[in-house]
Amino acid sequence: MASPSMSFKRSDSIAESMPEALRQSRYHMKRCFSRYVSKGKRIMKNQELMAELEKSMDDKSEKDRLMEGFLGYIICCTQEAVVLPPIVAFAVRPHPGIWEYVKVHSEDLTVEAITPSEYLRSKEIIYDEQWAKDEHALEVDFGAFDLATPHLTLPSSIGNGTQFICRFLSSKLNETPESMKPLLDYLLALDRCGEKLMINNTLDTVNKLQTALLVAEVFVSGIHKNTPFQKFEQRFQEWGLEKGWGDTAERVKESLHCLSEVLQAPDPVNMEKFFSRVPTIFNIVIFSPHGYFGQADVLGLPDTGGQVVYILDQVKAFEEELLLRIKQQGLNVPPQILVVTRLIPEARGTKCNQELEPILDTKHSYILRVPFKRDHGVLQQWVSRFDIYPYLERYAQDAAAKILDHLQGKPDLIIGNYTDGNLVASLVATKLGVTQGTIAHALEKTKYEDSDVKWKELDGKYHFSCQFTADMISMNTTDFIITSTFQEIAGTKDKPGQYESHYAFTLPGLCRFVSGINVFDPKFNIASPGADQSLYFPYTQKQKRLTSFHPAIEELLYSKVDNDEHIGHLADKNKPIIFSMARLDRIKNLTGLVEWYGKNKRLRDLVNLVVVGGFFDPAKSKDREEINEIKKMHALIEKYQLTGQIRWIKAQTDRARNGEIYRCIADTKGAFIQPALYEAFGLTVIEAMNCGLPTFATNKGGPAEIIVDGVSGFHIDPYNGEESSNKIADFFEKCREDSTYWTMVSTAGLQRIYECYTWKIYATRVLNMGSVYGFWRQLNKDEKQAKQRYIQLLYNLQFRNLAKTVLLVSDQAQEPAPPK
Ligand code: UDP
Ligand code: LCN
Repeated sequence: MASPSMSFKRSDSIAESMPEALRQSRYHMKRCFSRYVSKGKRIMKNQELMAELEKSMDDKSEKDRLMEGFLGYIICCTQEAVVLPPIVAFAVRPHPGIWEYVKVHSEDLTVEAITPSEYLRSKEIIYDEQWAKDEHALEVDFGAFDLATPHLTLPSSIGNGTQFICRFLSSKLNETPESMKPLLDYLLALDRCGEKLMINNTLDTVNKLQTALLVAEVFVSGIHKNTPFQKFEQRFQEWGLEKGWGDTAERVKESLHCLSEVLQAPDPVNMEKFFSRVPTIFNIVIFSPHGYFGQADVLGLPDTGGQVVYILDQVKAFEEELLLRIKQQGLNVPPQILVVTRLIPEARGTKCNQELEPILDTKHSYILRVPFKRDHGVLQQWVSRFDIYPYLERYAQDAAAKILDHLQGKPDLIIGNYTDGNLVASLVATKLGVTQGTIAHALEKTKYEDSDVKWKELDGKYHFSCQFTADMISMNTTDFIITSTFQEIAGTKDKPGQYESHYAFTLPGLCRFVSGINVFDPKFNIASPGADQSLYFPYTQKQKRLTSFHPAIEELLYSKVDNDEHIGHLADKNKPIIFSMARLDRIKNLTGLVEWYGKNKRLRDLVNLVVVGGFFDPAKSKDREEINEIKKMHALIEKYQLTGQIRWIKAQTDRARNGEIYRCIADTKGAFIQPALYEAFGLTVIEAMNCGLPTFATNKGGPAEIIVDGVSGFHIDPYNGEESSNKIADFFEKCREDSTYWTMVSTAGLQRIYECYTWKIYATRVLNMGSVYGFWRQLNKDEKQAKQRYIQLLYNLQFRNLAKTVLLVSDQAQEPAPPK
């Protein structure tokens, strides 16, 4: 395979360099292109393009030369091509986030650069020719509004938006003597419940502010560093300075000095430091409408998984960090955090029918539940996240009113989660004029192959037309986007990221997004979550182990009877256990793991298999995918005669006990397996690693970044069960030969977690984002407003109509299913 670093330079466009390369191998390339067009109109993915290229050459040395050369490189980097004989249009991705589109004439090998719009139109011809040729087909170009927004240029900087904005602000505020005025205005506007913070209106010029800072700094330098702010508060007020600078003379001095430096000659480090100290965030609202959102008995239920865990842990981390910051600012106001979710009257034994619930282990954080309402009243039952769209607008209005009431004012920051939460967050943040952040957790478009171009086939079941439109609206409305990994934004060398796949895509017959979201936009920020280390700690910490759970876990894993909670049994208790736990979604591929195990005799001889997920009785589930997976699981156990080697345990909802289960599996010298077809991040992976359990996780998505393959765990290819199950078997064989090997991998996994995945790092980063982007949105007000007008059109004319096509749950019983 060709090396990406070879003769191709960023400065040379592919359209410029390709003709010469084609000329040099004209004979073979003509053969290759005639193979490409031989089957008529179609889309070709990278693997097929490579295979056809190889087949078109019989001479091995010629093949090697070509594959090593520039053409081999281009084909390697081509994600897909549209074949419309005699033309082949290529979507080439030479680097993460960087795309070029070219079309090549298969007969004369002429090359022409094309725009994303032209490329998408050629793709649409395959799916909806009439629409593709309609000059007035709806084409959305959010990039058209980004003229004044600075963009990153290096792929390696993607995801470091806050630092980039601070760098940009530093130079912008330094341009002319008047450039600092927006920062002054921002400080003048700071208040908390009508009480001024940091400075008052007497400091109405930058010069006056600078002088006050100098005087105050000299003063605090002369007093004891521990002197509380209250002791000199009055003095400060005389100089125009209010509360918020710090709790002690030392802290106040640092903050004063930091702002003085920013005003004198701004630099990015001081800029970020200053924004981390400004008292702007006290109240946070976090939206997560879908699923069962609760603190007990909900995990593993359909649509209820990591997002809930993430948010509850996130809230604790935010509250701790806010309390610390507010104290250090010298203020005495409690923070408030509200997680706003859906109230479900038919709560199936959970607390999801309670309006307000305090969040455990916090003092100032609550779950606020607001029901879905339609004209004929409140929706009683759970509704799949795919069918949620018709309820969201009314929900946003009702939620906004409840929030204002509960907080007795506006929040300072609104964070959305997943498509529905992000859309609602955008509606409410726009209405209230509040800084917004979004978190995808997972973007559905990349989970289902070609779900954009094949949206019509899938819409009856998944309503992707609503989902992708809603995603576009919120990604473009939000001030910043939080992601768990780099891959989530811009993928890897070979595979585009989740957000990257929204740069240029089309829903033929509906809408063409010629620039949806650009991964070089500085709104992207990586802040990886952690796992609650009071629950997920190493199996070796004997004194902390929750031994009271051991009898129940022993029963859960090894008892011989089938009951409501488990089926199947483990005949040989001495074998290590390979363990997996997930929602029983198709994409989680638990059934895939059972099949790999069933087929691999060596693995079956070495270890037992325990899987946790779903129910055993399909009649108990309302979720389409879960029902299919339940049936499949039973069929596989039967087909591969797994009795005696597999234990299937139903979804487990007690996180504390789950932590102990991971550790008990570690006691057997087993491993955790995460076999998902695609995993956006993968909290179970870091939970298992936190417990010291060696982990094998999918190489498709976030886990590939969490684990360093062969060091802190292992990557497995979910599409190659034979290779994956052999990799697991090899590990256990090696552990038999070398008793230290298991411990080595376990320890390296723990080390990786402590270095990169903690909630403290997360909370610091996200709260800094809230402050920095809060200022940035004001500076960038005009452009933001113009874009918002455009987004409003898309919402009103497109999203609303699409949402109307989704059948309401109350109507579903009476009406036939929508066409598939
Ligand atoms: N989980 C659980 N019981 C189950 C299945 C999952 O407690 O039966 C928890 C699991 O421990 C993890 C979360 O749900 O905390 C799943 O998060 P992950 O990121 O792995 O996947 P998601 O469900 O969000 O796609
Ligand atoms: C959703 C997912 O699918 C997981 O990959 C994540 O770990 C989880 O949310 C938390 O972000």
